[in-house]
Amino acid sequence: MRVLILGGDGYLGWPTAMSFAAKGHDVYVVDNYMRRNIAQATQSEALIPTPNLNDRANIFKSLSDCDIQVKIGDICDYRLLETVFKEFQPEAVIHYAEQPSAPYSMIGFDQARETLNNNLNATFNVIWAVMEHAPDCHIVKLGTMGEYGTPNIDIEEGWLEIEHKGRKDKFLYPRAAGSLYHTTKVLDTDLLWFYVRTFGLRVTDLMQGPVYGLSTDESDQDERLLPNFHYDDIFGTAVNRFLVQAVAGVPLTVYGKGGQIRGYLNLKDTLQCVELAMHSPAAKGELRILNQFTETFSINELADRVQRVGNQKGLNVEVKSIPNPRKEAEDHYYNPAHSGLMDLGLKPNYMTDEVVAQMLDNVIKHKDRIDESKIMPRIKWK
Ligand code: NAD
Ligand code: USQ
Repeated sequence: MRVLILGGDGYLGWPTAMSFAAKGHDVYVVDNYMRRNIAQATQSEALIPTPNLNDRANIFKSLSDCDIQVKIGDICDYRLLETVFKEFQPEAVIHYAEQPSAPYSMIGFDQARETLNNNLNATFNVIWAVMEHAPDCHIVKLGTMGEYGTPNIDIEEGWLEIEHKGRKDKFLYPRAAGSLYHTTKVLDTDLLWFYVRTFGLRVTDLMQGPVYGLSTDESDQDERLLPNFHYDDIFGTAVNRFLVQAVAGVPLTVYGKGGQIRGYLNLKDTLQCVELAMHSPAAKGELRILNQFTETFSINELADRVQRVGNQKGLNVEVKSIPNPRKEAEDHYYNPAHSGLMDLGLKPNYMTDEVVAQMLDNVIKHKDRIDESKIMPRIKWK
């Protein structure tokens, strides 16, 4: 298939591009280096340096003989996106190109506005480029489990049937995001739903939980092909941060009570999920929503796991609760459905002790590059 990957320099976009190219798809990636620029501006650089996108594509070509076409540009520039659509005529577009950090979106007005403008305009432009230039193209959009928040009832896959005063109808599941970033994902879903029901687009919105891991069939070939790995408070997710803290000898930073539960998945499973969604596209006029994670656990359970495996490696890992810089439930009910992707054929790679040990080994290799000043949270939800 002709697959357009937006955000192709990113943590998920780059491994997806390699994986699809290796499977024989025709792959075109677009990225404007927003993440690299924010990382530099906020002293949140990745642990392992990664070559720029053109260099990575050349390295991958030299090792695999697979082509990845690269365009450096901003998809909020509609003329640029239109040119790509006209030239490439994608059959599927995988839309990762957003500002993905909750803490960044909560720094202040400028960062909130930047996140809102970027994420909404990016999604709006993708919708219009598809409508005007490739109306049959399937949009696979990355949403987030954080759109639902942590309600005190079971979370369904995107939709909820409600009976009210004796009548029934189906609605988008109620959403209650915990950051401005997560709220932009809610707004994206509403935009997509409007254009799907009014203009008959085909869209899959993947409500993904936090992804962990660096290893994929392609990135394992050469360290220069690894995806980005951040451990700071802006781009580093709890998993990466705990791994680095364990290696650096810093007590694991559990925020508050640590009862925050999320639905996690291995990077290898993101690749599977996106591919499965792409190969069985949503129908015209369908907004298909799938919850994308393979297992749920709390921050305390994650910290215990990293501590146990780290100690087996002789790391002497400590865990310490620190005041929660975020406003979120620290002890809550969480039972989200997630059978849709399993029904499509997902074979989960769970976070076993062996997987944690491999991730720790990767960090240990780069121990000298850890900058401890990047570890403590700088941004508070006020
Ligand atoms: P990332 O920041 O590593 O990748 C996103 C890429 O998009 C970056 O390389 C960035 O430069 C690019 N980008 C952003 N705005 C752009 C624009 N206007 N034009 C062109 N390129 C642009 O983030 P990621 O972790 O790979 O996440 C990818 C997507 O998946 C995001 O939408 C994120 O919200 C979603 N998501 C990620 C996770 C996770 O755990 N990584 C979980 C759930 C959802
Ligand atoms: N947390 C800690 N200690 C830390 C860092 C985080 O206890 O040092 C806690 C947070 O308070 C939160 C939980 O861990 O309760 C998850 O935080 P995170 O930073 O690992 O992930 P989050 O901010 O939720 O965002 C990440 C990605 C985002 C994606 C989201 C999926 O950055 O792009 O949308 O995961 S989800 O969480 O399901 O919304």
